[in-house]
Amino acid sequence: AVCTVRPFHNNCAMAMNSKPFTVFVEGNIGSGKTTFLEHFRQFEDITLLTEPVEEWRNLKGWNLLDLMYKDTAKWAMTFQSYVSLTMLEMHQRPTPTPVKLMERSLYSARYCFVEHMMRSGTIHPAEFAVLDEWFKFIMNHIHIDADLIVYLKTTPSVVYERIKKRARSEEQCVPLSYIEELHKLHEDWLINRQHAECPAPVLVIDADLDLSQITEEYKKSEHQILRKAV
Ligand code: DGT
Repeated sequence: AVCTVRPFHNNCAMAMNSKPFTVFVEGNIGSGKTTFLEHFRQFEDITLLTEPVEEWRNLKGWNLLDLMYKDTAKWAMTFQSYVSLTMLEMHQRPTPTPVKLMERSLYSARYCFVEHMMRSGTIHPAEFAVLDEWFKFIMNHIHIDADLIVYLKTTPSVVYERIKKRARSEEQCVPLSYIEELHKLHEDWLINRQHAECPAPVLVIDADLDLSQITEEYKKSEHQILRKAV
């Protein structure tokens, strides 16, 4: 069925494709999530949804990512609120293929980034309460498909070097301690299962390897990701 009136309406997505095999690619900043997604571009029948960082860098001309890093106390809430919206849009986007591969999810926004902001006192407890209520409401009322989580596990010092090397302007002041804390939050969520919600089985991949060797490591996940497509 072709939807011409409301292309993002749920029912329409259902008509286009009843339920894609949905994979979230998770991991620290600089762990290679985008590279992992790009590896799967060679296969047919996969929809790749890379993270909307460019939308965060340009919302009606405003660079929310930059504002957030420059004055975190002031902009964290605004930034996180927009991250949630863009993530929800990705979760809801109709997928005309049997497999959907997404970079990050609403879960990592909540359990890693918002969790860090709350624990470090960057956001006021009242701001945290609002973000948390939004998250719970979405989880209770909107179905989020999740069949597999690929966790690109890294060592903080390794990704820290990568981040410095890629030199994304907004990330220049990111300290190693922040990367270490985010690493711990990913581990707590995906390995130690400290939150009620880990929505799908977790496939752990060693993502410390550099680009020349990582393809072999990525190949190990092909079977699990493509099984619905082949
Ligand atoms: P990759 O391909 O693994 O190198 O992935 P990155 O580093 O391009 O993507 P990601 O999601 O780890 O981070 C992009 C930037 O956005 C990074 O500076 C961290 C930030 N970021 C992503 N999601 C959130 C979030 O929910 N809250 C906050 N505060 N920052 C976030």
